[in-house]
Amino acid sequence: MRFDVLTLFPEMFPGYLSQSLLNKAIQQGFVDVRIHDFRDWTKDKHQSVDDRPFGGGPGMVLKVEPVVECVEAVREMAEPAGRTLLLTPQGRRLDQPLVEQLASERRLVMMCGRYEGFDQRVIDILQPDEISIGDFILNGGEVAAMVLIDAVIRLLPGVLGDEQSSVDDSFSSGNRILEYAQYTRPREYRGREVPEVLLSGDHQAIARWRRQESLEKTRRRRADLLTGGADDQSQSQDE
Ligand code: JDH
Repeated sequence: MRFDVLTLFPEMFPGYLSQSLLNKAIQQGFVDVRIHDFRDWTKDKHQSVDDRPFGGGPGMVLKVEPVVECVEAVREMAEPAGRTLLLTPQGRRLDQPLVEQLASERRLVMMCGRYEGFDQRVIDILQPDEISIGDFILNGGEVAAMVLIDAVIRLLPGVLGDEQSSVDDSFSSGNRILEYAQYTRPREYRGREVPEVLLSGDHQAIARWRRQESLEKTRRRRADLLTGGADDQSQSQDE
């Protein structure tokens, strides 16, 4: 799968991309991530990518020409042109079903804004799918793009070390329940002991305990998952 990321801050990506799992997938050719700088598509002497908003108001807006020309050029760089995504607080909320849908694409072109966002004509002309990673305000789209890439690539065959772990994730479509508590050695630390049942060797009892743990935790923290509410967290009481 190929990702093209368009940004004013290309230097934010190499650290993330060199992380072992992703780097391995890139080396093996499962994933290809290309970073592009909007500024390379400016034509004026000062390479300006932003300007003051018409009508007044705070902050700066990303200019239409360099952004449209950058996206059009990047779309032409490979086949297929793929889906164009724009990370924005006003977008459709990212969730696991949407991640699964995006993971089935061959190519994603991702636009990262800064400041107060893009000139509206960018959106009217390019018609990107607008996506938000959550109801909070970031300083720009770059971290959101990394979140999206991170969520998508772990679903790609061959990318995750253990094929199973992404399948039975608590948020994959069929299975919306939180994880049970896990323990490893030592058996006791600062007076806290590992639950006896996990040391019993009784696999049926262990499975029962884990199922119970998961249900209890889900009911306490995310009752909305059990009642089937899409993303309503209003019922959660503690933690
Ligand atoms: C892209 C710029 C910062 C956005 C307008 C909003 C007053 C001001 N889940 C997500 N959260 N944030 C982003 C995201 C943020 C971005 C950009 C993505 C580009 N910014 C920015 C909007 C405003 N402002 C708050 N109101 C109270 C108006 C700054 C994101 C994603 N994906």
